[in-house]
Amino acid sequence: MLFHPTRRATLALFGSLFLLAGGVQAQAGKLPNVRILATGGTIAGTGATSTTTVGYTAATVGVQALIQAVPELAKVANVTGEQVFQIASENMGNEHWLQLAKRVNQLLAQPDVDGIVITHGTDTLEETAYFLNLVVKSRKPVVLVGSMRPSTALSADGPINLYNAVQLAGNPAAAGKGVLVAMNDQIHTARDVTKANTTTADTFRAAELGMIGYIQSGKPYFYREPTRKHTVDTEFDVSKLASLPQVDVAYAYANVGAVAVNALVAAGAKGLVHAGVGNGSLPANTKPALVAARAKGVVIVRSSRVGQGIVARNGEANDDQLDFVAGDNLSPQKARILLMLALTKTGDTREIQRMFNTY
Ligand code: DAS
Repeated sequence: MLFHPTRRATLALFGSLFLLAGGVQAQAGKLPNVRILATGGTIAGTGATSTTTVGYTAATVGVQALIQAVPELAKVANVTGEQVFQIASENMGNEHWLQLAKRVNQLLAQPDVDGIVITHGTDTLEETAYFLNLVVKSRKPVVLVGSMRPSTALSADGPINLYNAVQLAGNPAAAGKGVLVAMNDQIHTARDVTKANTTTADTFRAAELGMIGYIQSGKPYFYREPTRKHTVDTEFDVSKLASLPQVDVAYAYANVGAVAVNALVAAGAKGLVHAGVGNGSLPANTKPALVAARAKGVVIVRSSRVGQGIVARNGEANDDQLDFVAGDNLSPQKARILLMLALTKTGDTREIQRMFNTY
């Protein structure tokens, strides 16, 4: 059962109000063609009861059921759906990203597709969004959306998030802003958004740099533009790639040693992001292992576990002397994505530093 019975009645009431509004809008002009690519997650999740908001099963509801659960979509866009994967997003991998990116680019090249919505688990939604932000070759809107409560829950946030995402993906005002994330009536850029709370509906935030706009009654309101290059302006092309270079993250903390770094290098990492403490500081027990990795040709990016702020080149470490790359303000998990794509183009650390200063 997708909705609790009393929820159906409430939805029917609100639904009719939406249909009325949507109907007026629909008569105003041609509806946009929006394709929904479903990958799984909580938005496709089900729980045992309407009050089960943790301990539910993610990735169980198919894309057609998601669309049918929001009849208001038909009044704001010509929506079609495609089930690309059906996974909880903690299991998202490089091979999923390559498949998804190629499908997105194929669809956006079609004149009959005006925008794309990707339904996705929230755990790695920010990573998939940033990867696509660097490899989608179109200015058309691509909007990622998820939910923090399963579809069966009291006040499930999936339906309204999906409605907002479809409205955004069909709106020309969302074009040219890079890949966007629409959650909780807010619009975020792929580069700056992060999941900031384990369970609450307002979890997606860009703490210091802020969201890019709001969605109110299905209408987007933008207040800023991204400053870093994205989509059609990047140098990355995955169309002919069958795999991505192995890049991992080593996390720093009090008492850390060199075990993780050495193990990741031994396992074949071509790049390593060091999630340092503070301003990307290198603990004395870890630094020799990073230097040795660099000597073997592994590209090292200095990032920080802190979550906000810039890891400045030659700040807490002499990057020029170490031949390391400074990760700017990207989180370690997003620095990993940019380093992976950089390594598909070059191993030159000066070129890679340029990329970290650009994207
Ligand atoms: N496990 C989580 C995921 O798929 C559920 C969710 O929040 O979407 O990311």
